[in-house]
Amino acid sequence: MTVTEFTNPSLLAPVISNIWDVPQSWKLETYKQHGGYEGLSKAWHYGDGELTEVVKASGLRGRGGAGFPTGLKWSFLPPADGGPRYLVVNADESEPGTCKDIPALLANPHALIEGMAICLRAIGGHHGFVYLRGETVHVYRRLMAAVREAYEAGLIGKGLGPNGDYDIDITVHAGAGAYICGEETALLDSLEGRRGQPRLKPPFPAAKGYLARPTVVNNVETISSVPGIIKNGADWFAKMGTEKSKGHGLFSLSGHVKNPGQYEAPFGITLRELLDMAGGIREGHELKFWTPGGSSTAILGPEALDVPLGYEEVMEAGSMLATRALQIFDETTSVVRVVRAWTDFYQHESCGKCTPCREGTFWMRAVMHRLEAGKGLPTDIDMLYEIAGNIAGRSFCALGDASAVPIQSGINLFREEFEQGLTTPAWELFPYEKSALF
Ligand code: L3W
Ligand code: SF4
Repeated sequence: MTVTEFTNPSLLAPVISNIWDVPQSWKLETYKQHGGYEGLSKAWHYGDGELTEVVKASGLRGRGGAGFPTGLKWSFLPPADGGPRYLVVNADESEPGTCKDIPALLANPHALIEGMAICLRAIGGHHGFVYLRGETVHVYRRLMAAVREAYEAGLIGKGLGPNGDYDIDITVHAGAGAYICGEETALLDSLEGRRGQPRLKPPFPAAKGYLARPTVVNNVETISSVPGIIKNGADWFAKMGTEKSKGHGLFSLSGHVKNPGQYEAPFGITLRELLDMAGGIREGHELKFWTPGGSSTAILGPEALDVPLGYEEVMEAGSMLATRALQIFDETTSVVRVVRAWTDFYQHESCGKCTPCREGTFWMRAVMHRLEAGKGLPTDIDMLYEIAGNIAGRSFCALGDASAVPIQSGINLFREEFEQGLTTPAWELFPYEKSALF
């Protein structure tokens, strides 16, 4: 099936990335020329609770990985008690392979700002934060410039709305570069000025979040999807995608693909169709394995090329859609080397709060290095599998579970390659110069 046969071709028109190719797409003027802030103008005229109902009806699900229904999350906030309620946007993108929020912020920061204003209006909040991955100084500057433009144009600030009585402030906060601060409660601790470590849930942030007040925490792409929904209506959004995974999303193709980058498409598109759009696997090579949503999602083989990329469908295929970070690896790649690199990452980023993850990632890393060097012990593969099994489901937060995923799925799919690690270095079996992209 080719991409044009996939569905109604008009539904392939980009929604989030529609102005990315326009010169100076990040400027307020450009955004407004293309219908920007029309959703917010509409939003001021909705009654209490109505905006949340529209988002619920659209079927929008969280784009940060878990796919939790957005409108439902907003509706979890307790009834107003006169105290503050917050929105915190998770822009701490750091998962290996995940690279959609940073381009979205660079190309169109106003979609996020407009979405934040609509969300704050929906939840009765007046202050929104963007928790941004701090190393991306260029993104910080662009976002700050866009926030300034929005203040100067009176789109956010004091005395907004038809009655001139609504205030909205937006603060951009640069994190210090820890992957764990992308976990929503660690993010909140970090935002409050403490060391970023996950909190026990419940209470969920919706009940007790920033400064123990009701808080919505949503991903950049989630909030950037909201203006289109309010402007065009819930049905417009809901008719795209699959039965349970509605709308459009950014699919990030990286690795051994001819034209890597961001491809916006309706949910339910397949990797085969996305590869068609991206020019296919690099010349003369074939697909060996891929991740549907970053390093925390089980690797899949070519047999999953036609799995519709929706949350439930990918789960049925044995993985997770998560952040749609499709990392493509051809036959020149050593699975052992890739899994070792991801295990290094998780060990380095483990916050150390709980024993299974702190200790387990340390030992998994040591064993993976042995296997990569062809110096594995006969008991190593079963031991690795056992350590991973002792981390998964026994860790305090999703990082521990995630660290087990590459190892378990790698062994499940390519056990013989792990066995080769008992005798032969990965760099002899799969020389770097063949798999390298440069
Ligand atoms: C109120 C309830 N709220 C759930 C909320 C909860 C959260 C959302 C989802 O992890 C995944 C993870 C990574 N009352 C609630 C409730 N909520 N029940 O719903 O919660 P949860 O715990 O399922 O997931 P999470 O902790 O948000 C996210 C996966 O994403 N992932 C991560 C990718 C990395 C990035 C990045 O670098 N940007 O996103 C990749 O696989 O493993 O499974 O808001 O509060 N009863
Ligand atoms: Fe920290 Fe890892 Fe435990 Fe999460 S699972 S709390 S990252 S030690």
